[in-house]
Amino acid sequence: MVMVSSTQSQNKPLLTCSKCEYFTGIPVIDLACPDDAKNLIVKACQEYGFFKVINHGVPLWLVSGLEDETMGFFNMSQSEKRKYSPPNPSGYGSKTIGPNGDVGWIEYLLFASNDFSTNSKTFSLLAKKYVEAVRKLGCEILELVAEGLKIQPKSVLSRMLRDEKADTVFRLNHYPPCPDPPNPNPDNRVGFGEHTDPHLISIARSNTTPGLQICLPNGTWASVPPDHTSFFINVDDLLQVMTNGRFKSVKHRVVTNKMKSRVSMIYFGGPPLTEKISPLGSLMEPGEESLYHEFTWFEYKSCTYKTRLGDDRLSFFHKG
Ligand code: GA4
Repeated sequence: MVMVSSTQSQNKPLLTCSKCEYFTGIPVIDLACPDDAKNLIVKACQEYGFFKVINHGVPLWLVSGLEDETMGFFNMSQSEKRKYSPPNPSGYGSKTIGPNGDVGWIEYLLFASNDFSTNSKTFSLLAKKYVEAVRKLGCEILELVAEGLKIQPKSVLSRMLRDEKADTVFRLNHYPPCPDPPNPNPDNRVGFGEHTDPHLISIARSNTTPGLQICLPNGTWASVPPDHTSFFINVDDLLQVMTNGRFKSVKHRVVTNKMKSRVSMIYFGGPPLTEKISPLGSLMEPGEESLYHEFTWFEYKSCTYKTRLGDDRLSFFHKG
């Protein structure tokens, strides 16, 4: 089965996906069977912080329509695309990721509000519909989580994504084919470096080009088999805190591909900025203590933007 051993930080080789085999153990959740799904989702969140959903109800025409429009944007000239930069907080970015010196073999569009304006009206319309559809999917998944954890009310998590002040980011990534670098430094092949996502839940979908890898509990990197018809769900940092560490915020990265370009679309579902984040009372066992100091999403988000991509941001809020 696997893959590339160990993490970048240990300077072990980072192979491109053409040289990796796929990990076959990714949990697959069929949303057409909610009774099974609720327990399988909880298991997947505890074990990997990652799973794939099928029978999700998001129409294929919407997904492929948005992918075509997205490629329409990235196929424009660099000078046209630059008109939409910098990605601060919304806009076009190329090579640099975040404000603190991270780089990758990538160009992207970030949207930090419900305004998806670009050069194309069709893009904006489809993006709005798509984000609405994946937000609903996120709510459905978080309700299954509550049911699987046997906590009440079942909207205890989903209400944060439903809130009109919910703080959402939508990201469209394009990883162009990456020829072998003249200097075979593995860092030159990183599409998007290793990190965890800061929000509650991330919902990702990509074309048929591989590249996404997740870090398994034993520290090895597993290549995720691409599936353009499904969605991949990440447990994010806030959900790890709200479950007092029962769920794992999954470390992941994207490696480049020599031949094919990769496009991905990711919805990051977060709560309103003022939301206080601490473990869910209904989940705590008698006498169980919170592993984390309480913080607001605003505080966590501010901290996130002061860190490098691969930093362990949760450690700043860990007790003891
Ligand atoms: C990782 C998850 C999302 O892509 C993102 C990223 C954000 C950015 O690209 O601006 C960050 C990164 C992400 C975490 C650390 C900081 C901020 C880049 C970076 C180095 C949009 C997000 O919310 O956090």
